[in-house]
Amino acid sequence: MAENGQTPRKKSSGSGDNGNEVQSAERSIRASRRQTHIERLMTFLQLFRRDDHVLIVIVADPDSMSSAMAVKRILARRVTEITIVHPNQIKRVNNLAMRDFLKIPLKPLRGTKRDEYSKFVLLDSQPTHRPELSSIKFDAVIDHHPVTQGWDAPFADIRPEYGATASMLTEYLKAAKIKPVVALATALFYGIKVDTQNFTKKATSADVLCFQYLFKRINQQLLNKIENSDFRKSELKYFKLAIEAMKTSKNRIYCHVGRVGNPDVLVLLADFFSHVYEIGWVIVSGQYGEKLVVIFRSDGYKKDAGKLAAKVFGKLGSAGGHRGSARAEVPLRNIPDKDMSTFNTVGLQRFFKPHL
Ligand SMILES: [Mn+2]
Repeated sequence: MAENGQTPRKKSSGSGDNGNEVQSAERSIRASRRQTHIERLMTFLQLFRRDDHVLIVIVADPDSMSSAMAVKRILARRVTEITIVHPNQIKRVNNLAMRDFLKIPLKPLRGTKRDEYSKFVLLDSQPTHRPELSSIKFDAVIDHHPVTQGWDAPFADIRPEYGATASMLTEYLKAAKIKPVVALATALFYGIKVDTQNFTKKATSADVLCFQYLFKRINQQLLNKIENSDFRKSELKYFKLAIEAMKTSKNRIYCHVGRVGNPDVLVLLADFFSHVYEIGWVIVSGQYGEKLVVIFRSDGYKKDAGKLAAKVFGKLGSAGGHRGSARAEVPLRNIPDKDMSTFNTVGLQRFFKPHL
């Protein structure tokens, strides 16, 4: 096990030369699977030396950000420096709130000088998930997504049955006998909550145990603030517009808000209207760039938003979704009354006349 840290790195650079060998993290994953929490922690820690500069790479979301905080905590004082970077742009306001309220030091991956780092750790993702990741030779990968082929790492702990990487890292913390401080506990708790969608999605009893363990250490007000931070002050104007523009017909709300700077605001509006008791269908549209974006919400009871979206907009653009929620994007050139300056909620309703 102690050698685990070095050999595969040589092997994979060799495989790059002959090109035939399929890279596979299988051996590392199997080795990690056989270990206890403490053995796994020890194997992980053996990868690092005092003079290491560690680059933690994450595709930033609540699960990965909290996992990065945990690894930073575990490696603190064991290495010289730890930097957390992400290739994606963080757009969700809740995620920005999490970063800011919990003071998570994040930097963009772009512009990072790789030669300033001696160790590379990937969390909540695998190198094959994004091209920016596949170009990095990772020393350790810890993740809960299904195992993919075409990459290798000396240390690979992949547990697809877990609901969140944050649960895996909570186990590492426990094994290291580190009691997480409020910010770290709150982050991991939120990470598990988001990835399991409040335990309505795939999760193991290990996730539940970690959730219970962290619960005692979180700050509920901090968590509420992060969870409630759905939109910006600058987006409030769309709610005013939407209330003024909406039209109801039977149990349906239709609403076209005109041009939007970010189509995500349409999702917020649709979710907002779906809270109305008498309403079973919500259809919100807006113009974003050269497209009409339409967001559907249904209570899912004898209704299928995905089917309706495909029926109404399938021939005009892309459309699809699930029973409860769906989305359509239609290039403006495919819209019959092409003059978008006069397009309004009545124009939106007209699309549905033949179908509802
Ligand atoms: Mn995750």
